Amino acid sequence: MTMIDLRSDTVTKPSEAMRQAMARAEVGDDVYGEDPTVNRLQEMGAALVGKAVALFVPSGTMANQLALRAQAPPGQEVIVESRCHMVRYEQGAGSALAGVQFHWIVGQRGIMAPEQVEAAIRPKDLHTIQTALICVENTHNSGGGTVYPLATIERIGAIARQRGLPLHLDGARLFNAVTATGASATEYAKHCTTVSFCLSKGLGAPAGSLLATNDQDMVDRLRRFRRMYGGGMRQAGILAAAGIYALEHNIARLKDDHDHATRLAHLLAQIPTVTLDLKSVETNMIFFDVKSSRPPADVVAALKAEGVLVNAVGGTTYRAVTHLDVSADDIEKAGQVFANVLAK
Ligand code: TLP
Repeated sequence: MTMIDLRSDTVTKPSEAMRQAMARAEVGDDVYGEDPTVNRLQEMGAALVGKAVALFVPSGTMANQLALRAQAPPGQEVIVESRCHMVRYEQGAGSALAGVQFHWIVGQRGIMAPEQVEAAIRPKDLHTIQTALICVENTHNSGGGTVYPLATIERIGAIARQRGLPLHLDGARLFNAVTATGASATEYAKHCTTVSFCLSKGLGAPAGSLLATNDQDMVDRLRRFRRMYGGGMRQAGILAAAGIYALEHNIARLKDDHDHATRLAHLLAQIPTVTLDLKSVETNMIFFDVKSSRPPADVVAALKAEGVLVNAVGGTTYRAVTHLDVSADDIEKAGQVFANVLAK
């Protein structure tokens, strides 16, 4: 049975054409800065988000962690949304490796209001912990694949600038936000001191993220921290070639993933045991609730037995994510499986 894998957009496999590009890649030792393919990917990535420099790193987690480590001194505070990836899924690296304290704001489906951010900035007095950095996640994964309106990031950026604070954008799925809003990646990134985006999610590369900035002084520190964190790769051009292929071929097609998510949400919403607000589906993620006497692990197993993989993400909530290895036909088939299994 071929599985329809909706657990994440991280599960994509490199296409034949991407593999060809990887096999042909010219390589060198990137710790010496001598891998021509990595250098080309970094230039392309920087240009896409309108920044001077971008660094290729193995994962989205490392990109976030380098941004934290380079911009927030240990013992200081980082303003984040309560369910962001850095808080929920990075194994406590912000505290374990960067030594920072997170100041959580509860956003609306992951989106922080500028007023909330402003109110969370600590006063500059001797007793109070100091705010070092603000982070936003766009799209916001646990919020539902939700999109920051450009105007909101603009206002958070203006507050950060006024208060002399850097702003990091975890743009693991920045191009999904770009696809949904029509605003460019550069327009989003221009309000941020650092911006990361992943090549290995909806863009379909096997690994890798880029971390970009205009701050030349920070780049040297980012390179050193990348090495400290074990992200100094050698002939990484083989991976970078996949990233270049992804940027050239797989951004424009993200709209298909969004259309597929909308269609699947529509099919799910018709199932009597499912609760799903259709308006909540903004990009390629669908979060839905299932009323069932079975525990979530059993529901997941029953779906798997019929050929559909999803993640249970806490309580009665499940997440399905569309991506380039899921076709329109797969969506119809998955809809049928959900209807059969969840009706029971
Ligand atoms: N998200 C993964 C899991 O780790 C939860 C997923 O399946 O959605 N930022 C955001 C917003 C992310 O969603 C992710 C991955 C990352 C960073 C980290 O990327 P990787 O997995 O490359 O370290």
